Amino acid sequence: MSNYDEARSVIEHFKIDGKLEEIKVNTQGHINSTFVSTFSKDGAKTKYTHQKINKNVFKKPKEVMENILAVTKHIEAKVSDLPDKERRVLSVVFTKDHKPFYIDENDDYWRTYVFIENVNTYDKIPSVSAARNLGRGIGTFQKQLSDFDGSRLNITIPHFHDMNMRYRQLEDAISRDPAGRVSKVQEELDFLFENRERGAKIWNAFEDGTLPNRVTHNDTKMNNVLFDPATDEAVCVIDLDTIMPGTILFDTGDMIRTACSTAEEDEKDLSKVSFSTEMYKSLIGGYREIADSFLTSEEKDWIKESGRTITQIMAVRFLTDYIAGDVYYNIAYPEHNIVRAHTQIALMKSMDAQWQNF
Ligand code: ADP
Ligand code: GN1
Ligand code: MG
Repeated sequence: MSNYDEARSVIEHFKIDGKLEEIKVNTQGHINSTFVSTFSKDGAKTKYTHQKINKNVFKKPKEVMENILAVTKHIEAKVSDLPDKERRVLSVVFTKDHKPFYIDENDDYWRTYVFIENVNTYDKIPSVSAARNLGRGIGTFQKQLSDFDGSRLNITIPHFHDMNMRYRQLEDAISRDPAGRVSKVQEELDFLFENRERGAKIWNAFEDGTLPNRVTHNDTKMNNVLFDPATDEAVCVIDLDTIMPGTILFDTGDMIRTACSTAEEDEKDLSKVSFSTEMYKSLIGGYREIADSFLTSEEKDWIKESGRTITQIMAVRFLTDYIAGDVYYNIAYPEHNIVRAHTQIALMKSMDAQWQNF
């Protein structure tokens, strides 16, 4: 059965009123299989997002859903007075037997969210004002969770942003070289190994307690944030699968990586890939309007470096997956992971070339 047919048969297990009109595939994410359905009832249409959780990546999907339910409940209370509160937080739809997921015959976990309508997502930042709004949106998300007890959260992917572990995984892939690709990427490996020590600094400062342990989203790339098309305000942070305890610099870092690049993450023409200091200033300006009220001075000091660090960890992870034979990320064509690694390396080099100017 194709994923599409699977989605069709799974959807009926959720508590949704009305008649199923259509199902579309959404290929924006690299991890889960995502579908958007439209239901009609009494002339009104409602959309839902259905996702098959990637069990290769998330070994304990039940724990992922426990985290999401706890965090969305917390945010719901924070936005309850806003007129558009249903757009401000993901809302889980339960199954007919009152579970937050449906387990199919292959032991795959499926979940459903109310689709947040009338929003934009961007793979590339469209304007400096959107950058400012993204910064404000991530700052607001962190603030909403600043009084959430992180010890309640399950660790869904241990050591997710541990640079030391990511380099060990790269070394392991190199030594196995299952797809015979190592000889093709020597230059990329040289660059990344030269940067190994610097890249581990934030993780090490987190581990030794210099950086506070807070609730961290861990995947704040731009297309995990929904924008209002009328005001361009960042209204909702989605993709809560990796919410875990961590340093919030992981989140500042991923928003910098994605919002300050002049190209998409998988741009093949590297002459189009550079780091925009103009976007950076706007993004961090917006972020700090909100976040300065709770950031420590150590956190503030590491913001700039966090963008470089998270870009580096993505370069390491994409290159590892390329060498390992494309076993982790969804890819659209065979060279997709090396293309992604190249853009990350180009972005790091562009940051370095302008380091004194931002
Ligand atoms: P992945 O983990 O694979 O990245 P996401 O949860 O980020 O999956 O979902 C993939 C894409 O689906 C998002 O980038 C966004 O465009 C869209 N999406 C997911 N959930 C919703 C939602 N509730 N409302 C609107 N769009 C959504
Ligand atoms: C994945 O799920 P998605 O596409 O939002 C990945 C992130 C990477 C990102 C790179 C669980 O995010 O860590 O930063 O791809 N998610 C997981 O685009 O590994
Ligand atoms: Mg996503």
